[in-house]
Amino acid sequence: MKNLIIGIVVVAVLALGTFLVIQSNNNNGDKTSTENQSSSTSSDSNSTESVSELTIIYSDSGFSPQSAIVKSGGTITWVNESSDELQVGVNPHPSHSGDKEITDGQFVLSIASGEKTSVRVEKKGTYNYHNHLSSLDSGTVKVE
Ligand SMILES: [Cu+2]
Repeated sequence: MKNLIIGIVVVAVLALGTFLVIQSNNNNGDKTSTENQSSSTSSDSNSTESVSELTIIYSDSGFSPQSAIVKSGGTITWVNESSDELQVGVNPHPSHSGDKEITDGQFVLSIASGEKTSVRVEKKGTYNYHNHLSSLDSGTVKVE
């Protein structure tokens, strides 16, 4: 009897989950269908949607998304999924003389392999950055 109840609950949860996924896919499709068509080839590395919680993942193949937009007052979470230490620095390399809004005012934001760090951003602008230890890996964040 207990197993039957658990079985029914599991089926109900799965059905609800499937329903919610279909719902959210439909919503996204309606809102961004024209946008996705025009930039379908680069949609993996560029995000044109402004979000208040932006996650940028660094892996052995670089930053993703390479280009993204975060709202002023929001946060950027830098995730290091690469096998080495990540040191996020603003351009230009190696002086990092640009505005350090996205690196919490630091010369480099050091993140060990497997770790992550969140930075709150306020000041609007477009910030170009790179991995100080592998400066060909770069990206852009716009705060708006
Ligand atoms: Cu650098």
